Amino acid sequence: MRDAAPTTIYLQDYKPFGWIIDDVHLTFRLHPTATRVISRIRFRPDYDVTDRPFFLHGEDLKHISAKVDGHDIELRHVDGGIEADVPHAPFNWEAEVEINPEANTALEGLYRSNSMYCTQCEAEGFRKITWYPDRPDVMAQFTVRIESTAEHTPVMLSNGNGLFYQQDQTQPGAPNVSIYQDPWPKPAYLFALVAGDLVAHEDRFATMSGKDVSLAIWVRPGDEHKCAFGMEALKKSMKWDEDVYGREYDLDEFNIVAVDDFNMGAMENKGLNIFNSSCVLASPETSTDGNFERIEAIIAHEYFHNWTGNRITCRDWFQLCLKEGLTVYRDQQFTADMRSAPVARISNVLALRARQFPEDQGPLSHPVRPESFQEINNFYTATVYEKGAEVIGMLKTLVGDANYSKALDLYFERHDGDAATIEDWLQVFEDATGRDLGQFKRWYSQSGTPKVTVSEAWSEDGTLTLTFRQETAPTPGQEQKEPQVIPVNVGLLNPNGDEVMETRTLELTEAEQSFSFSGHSARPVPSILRGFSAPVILEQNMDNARRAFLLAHDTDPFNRWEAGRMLSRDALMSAIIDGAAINSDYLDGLKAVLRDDTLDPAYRALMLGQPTQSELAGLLHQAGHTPDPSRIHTASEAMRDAKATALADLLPTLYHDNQVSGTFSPEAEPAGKRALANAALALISRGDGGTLAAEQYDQADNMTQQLAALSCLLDAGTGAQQLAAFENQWSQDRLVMDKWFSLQIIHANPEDVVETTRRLTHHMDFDWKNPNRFRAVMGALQMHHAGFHHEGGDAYELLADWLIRLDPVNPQTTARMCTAFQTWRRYDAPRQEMISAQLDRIAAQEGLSGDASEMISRIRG
Ligand code: 0A1
Ligand code: ZN
Repeated sequence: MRDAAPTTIYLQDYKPFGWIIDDVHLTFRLHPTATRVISRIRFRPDYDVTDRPFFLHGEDLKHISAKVDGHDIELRHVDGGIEADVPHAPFNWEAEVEINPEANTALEGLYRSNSMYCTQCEAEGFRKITWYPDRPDVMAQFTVRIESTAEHTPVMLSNGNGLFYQQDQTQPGAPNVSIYQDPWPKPAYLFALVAGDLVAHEDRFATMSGKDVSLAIWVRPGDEHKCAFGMEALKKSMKWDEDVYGREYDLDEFNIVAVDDFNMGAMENKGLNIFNSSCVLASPETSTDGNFERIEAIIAHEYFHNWTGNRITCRDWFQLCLKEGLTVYRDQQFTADMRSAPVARISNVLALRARQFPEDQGPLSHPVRPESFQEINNFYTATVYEKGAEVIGMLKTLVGDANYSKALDLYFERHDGDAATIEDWLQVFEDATGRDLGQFKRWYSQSGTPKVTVSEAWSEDGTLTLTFRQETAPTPGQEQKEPQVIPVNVGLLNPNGDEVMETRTLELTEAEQSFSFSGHSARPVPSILRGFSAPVILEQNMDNARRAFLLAHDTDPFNRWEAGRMLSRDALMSAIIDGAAINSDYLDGLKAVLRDDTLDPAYRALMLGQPTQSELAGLLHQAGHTPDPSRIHTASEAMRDAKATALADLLPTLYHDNQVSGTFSPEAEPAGKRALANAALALISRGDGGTLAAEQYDQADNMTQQLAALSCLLDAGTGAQQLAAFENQWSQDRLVMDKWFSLQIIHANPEDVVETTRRLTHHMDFDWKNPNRFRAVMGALQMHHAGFHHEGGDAYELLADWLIRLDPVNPQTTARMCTAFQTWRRYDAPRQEMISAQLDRIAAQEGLSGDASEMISRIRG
């Protein structure tokens, strides 16, 4: 077990720092194993605060010296930092520390990745760089001087605007020097530094007020050809934020850097975003349409943080959703505007159901604004991000578009430069709209997914009455739940399929509530929770005929898709529970939709999808059944076979009509066609033994086509030769090789998953200290539902072995991957015992990190 008892931090214990920092001057003398950091900081007392202990965070720092107003000062080393007796008046602090970037495998603070220096300071990494009040409510102006002699670091960047650069090759030993100044006060978590041998893809952007901004994407030499798409995405994001939110960029330069070793997707450091290379580098030959879309969204997300996160930041980490929920909401709006809005909405809901629902319905459930934590890194969750975005979407639905804009304008005006709270955010909406949001606030404090049950009554006087009941099951630490404000968008169709009432928002505020719609000559069919207007589970007693009707006629594209989804879900559930054959209502309805050429191919491709095996396991568990992974797998395959058979006539047409010729474009339209053609190919390959897929593989000139074909071949069991060719072709491309690793596990038979994974861990390119490679393999293992939960529990043991190995090297990634076990209580007793034994084994590791230990203890419950 861990040596030190973990400390829990509570929202209610918040105290301001007590000191104000005007400016910070940092000098870095870079060295791979002994970097010196000199900090000069001007502190002055915050006289509004009476209790003012002087505590600075610091971790893994070799202390060299500290001075106050030029005199050496004694530091008291305490848990997590230092204390000192300082004057209760303004003073100048100067300290020097030494840090070891090379030894920093946790990738928090200043570290090395492929001989380049880079930083990651969110959430609490800055304390690994120097003594500092490393808390988001301390905002200061930073000036940074970077010096480097020993290393080849021609490019040295920090936040803000570059003031000075000198590369002195005339005198041996003279350092390269670069100076950056950031005029905008910021918390330390937004600090960034990058130095290395990098090349830039450059461009410019003229802002709405005519300011000229230099843009650059910095990459390792050899990756230059993968920057163009990211640059276009950046410029589109800058323009969109001006057009839609009136937000202009505020520095002379904006830099993005790609790094190979990164724990998360990307980071919004002021003026110097740092990206996991997988989330910025793209080319048609190496990236799929899905990669392009994700990269566009992440570039937008990080850019949008400049206003929602940086200009207005969070008072403390409990307020994380203030920046993340809002910024995810904004990036989702951007994607909806750049691509197809219905497709974007369905994709967001799929992601919410796949990642947030299981979290909210298991031992890791927590409110969008948590009230306590041990390790903040463990709270960068689907709940804070994705449910946080849904909460903003509901707010917008409730107040309307015009009021939303008004409230956002007021938010930016009132809180620019602040470290704000959820209370501040809601106050802005109350002031802008006059609405009381007291009950709405429960969305931030109550965890769990509300279940909304609806029943219908028709009276012959022409009135349809809908009665809603809402209920949320207890979640860890929250036994009792209060009713929430739930906006339910409803429309009505007449029996011919024409819309007789346009979408209208019903506001549920009570545990049970009825709404009546009168004046109808025939009983209308309601379409409920249109656009998925609230993140809830909707229980509606509906027969197949009704679902098929909505699949054919609903004017709301989300609910039309949802009707098909529910049909396929129910068919799968009956197949799993009773061994029933896949019913024809679903297959007939699907056929009609797929035939409809007026429907966007991307939308039709989504229609061809089906619930994942993990989602089905969750649904079975909720319905009181113990999910059997093997039966779920069999039924899912049977569903694919049933589709392949029922659609046999249509599939070749879908495939051929949606081929895209000419120069590759990652735009939504051609990408949608490829998605539909490849969904058809997957079904065709079940019958033709992979012949068509092999042809596509041979002809493919882009990764979307190549990977789709290879996946079909692996499923058909005939892809060995192509798999080897693929490895040979791409062995020098790190990001494509990640796909090669994942692919083999994803497409393995359940009984072969562990063996395949184990074999890949022995591959010479299995660089497990690289988070992308670790996730490519171990992430694929846990995502293969039937393989991960295969009887015998070998996969549990294999994953635990690797988590134990990774933890001392990289606690953050280890802790995140422990979530593979969060659904363990769904399964039968033998599986629960086997998982429990692995959780115990991990927990018993000597020196287990705080990150992993918190996760394991919460998962065990
Ligand atoms: N704020 C970043 C993501 C991020 C979060 C945490 C990190 O370390 C714990 C690193 C990056 C974003 O939302 O994009
Ligand atoms: Zn973010």
